[in-house]
Amino acid sequence: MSEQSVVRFDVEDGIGVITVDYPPVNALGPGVSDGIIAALEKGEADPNVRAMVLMGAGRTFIAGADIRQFGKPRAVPAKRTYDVLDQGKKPVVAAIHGYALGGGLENALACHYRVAVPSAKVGLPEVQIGILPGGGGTQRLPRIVGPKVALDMIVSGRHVPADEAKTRGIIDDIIPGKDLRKEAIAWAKGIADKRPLPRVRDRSERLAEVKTDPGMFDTARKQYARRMRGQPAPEKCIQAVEAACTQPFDEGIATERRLFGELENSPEAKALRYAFFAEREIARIPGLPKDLKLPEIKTMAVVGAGTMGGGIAMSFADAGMPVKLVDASKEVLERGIGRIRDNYATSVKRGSLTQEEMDKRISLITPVETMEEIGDCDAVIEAVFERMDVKKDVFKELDRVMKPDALLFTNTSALDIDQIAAVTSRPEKVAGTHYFVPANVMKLFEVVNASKTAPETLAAAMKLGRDIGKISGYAGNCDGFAANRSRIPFTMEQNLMVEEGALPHQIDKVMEDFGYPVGPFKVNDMSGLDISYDTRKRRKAADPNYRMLPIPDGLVEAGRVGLKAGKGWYRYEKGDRTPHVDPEVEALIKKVATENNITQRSFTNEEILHRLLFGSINEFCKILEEGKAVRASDLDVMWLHGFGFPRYRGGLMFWGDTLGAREIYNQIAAWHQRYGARWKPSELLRRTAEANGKLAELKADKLR
Ligand code: 3H9
Repeated sequence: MSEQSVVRFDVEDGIGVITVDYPPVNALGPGVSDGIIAALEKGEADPNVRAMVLMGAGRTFIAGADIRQFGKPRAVPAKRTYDVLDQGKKPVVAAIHGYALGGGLENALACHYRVAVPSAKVGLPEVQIGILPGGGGTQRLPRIVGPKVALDMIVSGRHVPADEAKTRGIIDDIIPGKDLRKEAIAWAKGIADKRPLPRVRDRSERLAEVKTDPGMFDTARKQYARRMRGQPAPEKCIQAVEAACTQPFDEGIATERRLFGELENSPEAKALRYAFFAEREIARIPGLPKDLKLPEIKTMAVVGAGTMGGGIAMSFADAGMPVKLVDASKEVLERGIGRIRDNYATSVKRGSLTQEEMDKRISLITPVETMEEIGDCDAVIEAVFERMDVKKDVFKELDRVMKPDALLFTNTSALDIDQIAAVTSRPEKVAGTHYFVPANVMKLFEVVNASKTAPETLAAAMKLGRDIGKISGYAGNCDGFAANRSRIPFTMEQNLMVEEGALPHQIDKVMEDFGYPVGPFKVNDMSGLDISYDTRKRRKAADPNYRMLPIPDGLVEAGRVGLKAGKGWYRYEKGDRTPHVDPEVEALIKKVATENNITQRSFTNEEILHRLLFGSINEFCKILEEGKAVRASDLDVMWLHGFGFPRYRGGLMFWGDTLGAREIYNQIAAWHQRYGARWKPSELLRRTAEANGKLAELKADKLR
């Protein structure tokens, strides 16, 4: 694309207007910065130009540097826009709508003035992709808002709304934004003759804050200690802001540039960039016609007011969508509504929700006792007890009461959706919408395509998830669908390794060191060991060959059902959630191993990590082979948002590539010899290993 086409310059009423036009988000892609510089120079040289406006075409100002260019060889630019702006003799006003993020805000900060429309958001989110603001943001922002607020903005990467940005002095004025160009020109005319030009680099008064609070940097280190685990970027963000307070501007800029260079190609930055694009790619389902006419979903119903149904209802109310919650039992319904109220009240107490917002959300949830009352909703999600006969009865009822064009979704996590759809007269309008617990918090929204689901229904379900702020991911109809199915080997190996001699706290530590917020056994204790025990018993009743897990079974049978009982894999003091290693558990493990003739041995940390993760990589490949997921990176996103996989490792398949498909295949083949069928390598994995291919780039040939 030529420079002319990505940046336009024209003069109106004595004001030079620089318009960045690089869809979709005006990132600073090839030619954009050079185009801005050329336009600034033109404006400086034109005697008819008194002042200039920098703005974006389309839906946003500038979303930052072009993330796709990071990690690729780039020429060092002869000039940087920031320096050209600093050296300019004519005032430049940044007129912000949509987002001014990263390099976008940094350019705006180098302008002399900033105005924004009320809905605009500004921020320096670089830390979220493992880097730091490298266009002077760490030096200019503290000069405006003070180092303490700058630390908060830069280390968290949060988006700051226009009204807060105005209060903090980041923007000078809020303009209505009905006609951004016209209003910005008028604003620029108002300041065109003012001198001296205000340059952020010349300001230092806010930096003095550090003298009254010299401990602020260590406080930030402590505050962000959890987030910083395993990641270099937050620490370097802090160092850069520290440099703003201790070094002259140009030296500070040099420090920022050095720190930026140290981060750009770090493994964490590469992984976070991968996650950023994978999260956008997951929305695309190949083969869906582009011009599909989607049924509109404006009103929702949820069947079943248990914990899951209540959480699902909240997910709609949180997004401002009206939802009817139906349960045949008045008592269950009242309890469900009470639980929703309690959940919201906790958020109000914590300060993350206002009372007014809580009241608004509650008012969007209408409890009803009969199915007839939900008949006019555009779509319904069933969240009743996980048993096929119960689900079939509900779907027969839904088919009868719901208007003919309503979509019928099931939140089953394991049952065959084809069988559920078959009891209705509209199987093409049936799909799975699988939430993760807690439904109102977890971002993953797995959309299950049954064999008769129409493309419109599938696409509408995917969109529904995105509309309520979740990440929708495609899965085919198979046992466990994509996400849970890929996780089964992890859970299995977790338990089998304990039989073989690894201790729960050792396994937890390995996974926490790897980056999981909490180890898997602690998670089991939090969610309760009894639920999976009951599932195992049901499976065993249905299939005599099903293998029970004697250690967790033994724990449950001894009353050790987890945190709620004060004991599970760990021991807990009354009223305290801290897990303590319990010799009783170790004794039980030894006893079970002896009874089952299992020889115990010691495990290295690496063996534990590989045993837990390689089985799921193998399963990922099998899922793709069977066409039950679109691409490996979708599964990576599912693990990030469904199971707490550490984001700075990109995703399971991305991490696998850091070891190489060949190493993983060889190990799996060896375990297949040693442990038998559960480690049978996938054909796709074998082929990928032989071809030295990338796991994260694998795709299904065909969706089934
Ligand atoms: C930086 O600035 C470094 C500097 O300090 C200076 C260094 C010297 N680059 O998210 P969406 C694509 S680092 C390339 O679906 P939304 C995105 O992939 C950068 N592409 O829209 C997608 O493409 P596709 C700091 C980008 O409305 C399409 O645009 N800035 C970039 O939900 C639409 O995106 C950030 O980290 C980019 N910077 O959300 C901001 N941004 O259609 C990153 C987006 O092919 N961006 N794309 O899938 C965002 O947070 C969101 O995109 C935004 C819009 C909030 C702007």
